[in-house]
Amino acid sequence: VTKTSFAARAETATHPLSSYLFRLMVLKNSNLCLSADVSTTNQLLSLANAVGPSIVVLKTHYDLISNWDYNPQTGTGARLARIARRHGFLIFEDRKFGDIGNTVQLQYTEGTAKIIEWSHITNVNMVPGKAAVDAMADAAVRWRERKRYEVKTDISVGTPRPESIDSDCEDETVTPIPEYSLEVERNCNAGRKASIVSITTVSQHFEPVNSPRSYDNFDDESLEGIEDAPMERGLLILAQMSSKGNFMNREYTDACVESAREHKDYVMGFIAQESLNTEPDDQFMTMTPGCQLPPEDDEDAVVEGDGRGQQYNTPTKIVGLLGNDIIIVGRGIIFSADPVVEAERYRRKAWEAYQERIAS
Ligand code: UP6
Repeated sequence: VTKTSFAARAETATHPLSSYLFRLMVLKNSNLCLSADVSTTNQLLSLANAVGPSIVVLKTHYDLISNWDYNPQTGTGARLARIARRHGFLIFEDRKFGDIGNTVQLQYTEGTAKIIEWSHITNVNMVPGKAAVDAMADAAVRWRERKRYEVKTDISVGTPRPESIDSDCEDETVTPIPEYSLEVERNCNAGRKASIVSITTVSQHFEPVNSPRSYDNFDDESLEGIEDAPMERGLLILAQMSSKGNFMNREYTDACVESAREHKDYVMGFIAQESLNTEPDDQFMTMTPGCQLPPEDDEDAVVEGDGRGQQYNTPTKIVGLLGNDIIIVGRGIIFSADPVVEAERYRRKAWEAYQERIAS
């Protein structure tokens, strides 16, 4: 169990998106991922908007949404990406890709949802073998190159560059989707280098968020120096599962770690139940589903599972004892009377567990 702080890990992380995520975690005092398992676009977007201040990652199952809009510019993915940018969190499509390399690559980049376009992070079930990871890594490199090209042409040819955008903003982090350019402009005018300033500044331009801004020590000053998410894509390898009787044995998990080490510039870490960093060079993060708290008025109660194979642990055990970095919570938050308040409770518990871990 590592006692290294997230701030220190942000400095040493090899993956730009991991480094960014660690910085977000420090900034928001949060190691909470919401699993937004809802069934309509409206529910998804309003939940994302409401809980946005408490989380650093929002996990989706786009195929649970009955009216997902596939339009790349104005559809659900693009709208979610805007909310993510506004509140400062990353999107993680929990697609659990699992097929031969060629198919996985096409499912990732083409087809209906074009996941790579709107989701910073996705994951892969490595049962079909390492080739799936190789193929996705390859797709991510090509996507990134294409994006750089699109960004360039968007600024110089596509949309005329408004006078007010200063040179600080003319970099690869500008999002090429035309719908975004207004927001980019606003970020640039409002905050220059601090474009996660979008957390405060930009959010004021949109509908009010119902939740109080309750990150500990939150103030505008602490946002200085944080930029938009890098134009990179990241992968989590499904190395262990939370469900009862799953078949992910040690041999499988070890192969996942091996594959991650082969793709350090693409694999951010694992979905797992324990930290899998065993060698000094390992910089992977672990995100852990199967997390629920007992009700607030009965803190000694034990929530074991959902009766359908899911097994739960508390944030304290997941982060403090098992050394995982981010808790993933779905129904524990979504099905509560007030998801905004409940998300804060999970955020606080998981953050306290992290603080105790690094202090112990
Ligand atoms: N998930 C797990 N366990 C895993 C991997 N993924 O539960 O090992 C996903 C589920 C669901 C979420 O697909 O979206 O995490 C957990 O939801 P819950 O908190 O409502 O149980």
